[in-house]
Amino acid sequence: MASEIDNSRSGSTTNGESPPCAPHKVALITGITGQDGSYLTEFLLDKGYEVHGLIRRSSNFNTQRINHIYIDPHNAHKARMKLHYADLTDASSLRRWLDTILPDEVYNLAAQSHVAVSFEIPDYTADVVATGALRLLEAVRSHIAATGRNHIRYYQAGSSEMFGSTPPPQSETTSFHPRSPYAASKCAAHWYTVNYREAYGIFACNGILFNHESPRRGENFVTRKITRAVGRIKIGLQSKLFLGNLQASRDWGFAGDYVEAMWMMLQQEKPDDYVVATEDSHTVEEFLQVAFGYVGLNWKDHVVIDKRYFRPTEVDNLKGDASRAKKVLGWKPKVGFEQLVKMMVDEDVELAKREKVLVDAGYMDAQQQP
Ligand code: NDP
Ligand code: GDR
Repeated sequence: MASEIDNSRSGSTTNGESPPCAPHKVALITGITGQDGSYLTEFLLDKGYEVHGLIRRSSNFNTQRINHIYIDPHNAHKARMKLHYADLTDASSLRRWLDTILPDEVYNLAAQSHVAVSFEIPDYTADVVATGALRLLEAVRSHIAATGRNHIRYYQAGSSEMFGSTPPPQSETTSFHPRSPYAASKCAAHWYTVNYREAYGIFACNGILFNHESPRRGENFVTRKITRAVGRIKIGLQSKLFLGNLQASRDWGFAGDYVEAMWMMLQQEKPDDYVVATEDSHTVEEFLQVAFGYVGLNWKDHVVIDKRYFRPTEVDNLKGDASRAKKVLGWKPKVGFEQLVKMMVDEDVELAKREKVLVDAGYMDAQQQP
């Protein structure tokens, strides 16, 4: 990644494979450096979009998930993905980039997305997840009012966590009962989005996505924490895995499938809200069984329960009813539970092998994870 990111105006760049004057849509993605942002960027670039991502300043580069599609701005004529500094806590930056980029579609994926961490930093979580969404919606509204660009479409990354303690199956008509500052903030963002749709006629959709995972999942979410440990235990770099509640049940899908549903929502005639889920739910313990079993290990030999990973209030059972997305969008998941677990384990075994080379050469401590 280059030391500075490109801040040039849009509209002048096309990929080398596209004809110079080919019409293309322009997308703006917040949270582009996250798991979903990276898959959505790949998906939209494949569809011929010009993609602009807002990234926040950090003391280390935070673009690992998109480095493989980044083109140095000095070769800007080739680049169809551009990155700009902004933050959901900074309203002026949001409006400025909307006015500069002139997007057709805005995907609001940015969030402090860790449920347990939201109990530690509730105020910040609300500022980014709830008020951040409001800031972006307001920026879109005022941008439309100033420019007349009312064809702009907005996607809000909603979450199954909003259902919280309401029993499954959960659909668009199921009531919310959030169980964390994160979930309560996502509920606020959900209703801000509905309100801006109703009040100002903005084409705004809430995707209510159930858990979705991938080899790019953050390493402190339970699925990736498990598959990283499986890889490292298999290769001999680790022996124990400390976890919390193993009885929670989640409807886990593949992130690559879910970003397609986000895009589909914005291609409809009318804006609406959609649950996106596999309609299949498994406990954390079942995830452990499949992940460890796949490489010939018994999870019971390695997992240690640590109270610190229990949450003050837990979400026990999530299982989506995605009938509306199936019927209206024609969306369905392609990757099932076992395939997902195996995909993640395969990647993390390979990653652990690479770590082992560094450990054996004395470049890395076995405890340390790059
Ligand atoms: P990640 O945690 O992987 O990514 C979050 C992104 O938000 C990162 O790019 C992060 O930047 C960015 N971000 C965090 N704070 C700010 C801020 N203040 N201003 C600007 N950007 C910020 O999340 P996922 O990709 O997994 O999820 C995407 C969205 O979907 C999130 O809103 C999440 O809450 C929601 N969601 C996720 C589900 C899932 O199972 N993955 C399910 C349902 C909803 P940085 O890289 O610098 O940290
Ligand atoms: P979740 O995902 O809270 O569902 O939110 P996470 O993987 O963090 O937890 C899932 C379940 O596993 C239990 N658990 C542990 N969780 C973590 N992180 N670490 C542990 O050691 C551990 N042990 C057990 C948890 O208690 C929980 O029940 C994810 C995020 O991506 C949100 O942003 C998103 O909105 C929801 O999914 C849908």
